[in-house]
Amino acid sequence: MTTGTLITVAPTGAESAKADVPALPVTLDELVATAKECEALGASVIHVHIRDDDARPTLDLGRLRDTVAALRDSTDLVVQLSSGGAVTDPEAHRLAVLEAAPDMASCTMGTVNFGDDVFLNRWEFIVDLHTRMRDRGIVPEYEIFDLGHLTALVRLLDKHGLPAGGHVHVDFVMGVPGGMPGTTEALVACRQALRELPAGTTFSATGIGRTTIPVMLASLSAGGHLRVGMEDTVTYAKGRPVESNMQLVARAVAFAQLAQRPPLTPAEVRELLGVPPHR
Ligand code: KMH
Ligand code: ZN
Repeated sequence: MTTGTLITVAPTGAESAKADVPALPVTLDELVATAKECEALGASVIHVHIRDDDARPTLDLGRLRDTVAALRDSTDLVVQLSSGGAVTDPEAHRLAVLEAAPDMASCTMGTVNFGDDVFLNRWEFIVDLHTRMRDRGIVPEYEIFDLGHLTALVRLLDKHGLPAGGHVHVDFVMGVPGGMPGTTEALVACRQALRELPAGTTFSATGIGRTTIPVMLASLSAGGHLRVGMEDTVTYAKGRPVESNMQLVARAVAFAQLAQRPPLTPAEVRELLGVPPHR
């Protein structure tokens, strides 16, 4: 059955430096302003990484709590904190993100080479994240960087049960140097593998860098949802830097409308994913 489109904005990430990408939202004010504008355009979920006073990635718990509160005050967006952080963040800090009590948090389903770095996600750590999220009523988005991560998710759910809310939602993160490519073929392979997961499992997809457009088109045609934002894409078209997250969300909304799968509202997405109503 065709549904509307869940559009996630991932506005900041942990990888780009503000000096290199001046349009990146790094302060709380910049983040909230971006969130409000993206919601008005059609985004329903925000995937959040925060920065410190020097615009460096941080998992400072006080700042994370303030960020969740500010986003809830100013928007109806589903607030999803990154538990991935930066590749240098220790596991304990990544687990502590959950203490900021977001609606959702990311949960990456395996280790992956990440450019010249390694994004480490040990099995025991994944189990810990999944279990703590359920204990706290936080709905996970399982991040899938490679096909085998879906096999790991089947194993996780078999051994440790369904997440908070009872619904399974995954995000295919495609085109990371070291992970699966951002191609229609790879997306279809992941889509096929979802048959091993509980009925009704939903997916979104994001293509890093220049794979953003083919991944969006493939996901829409395969019944999937979309994630866009400057965490993943800083070039809008050849030779044209992204001007703002709103530019990327507007393009995703236009594609979704062309596909006759218009954006879902935050309230509709809460119902779809089993996230409690806006507090
Ligand atoms: N920054 C990457 C190492 C997530 O947010 O959960 C991890 C990442 C995934 O962005
Ligand atoms: Zn992230």
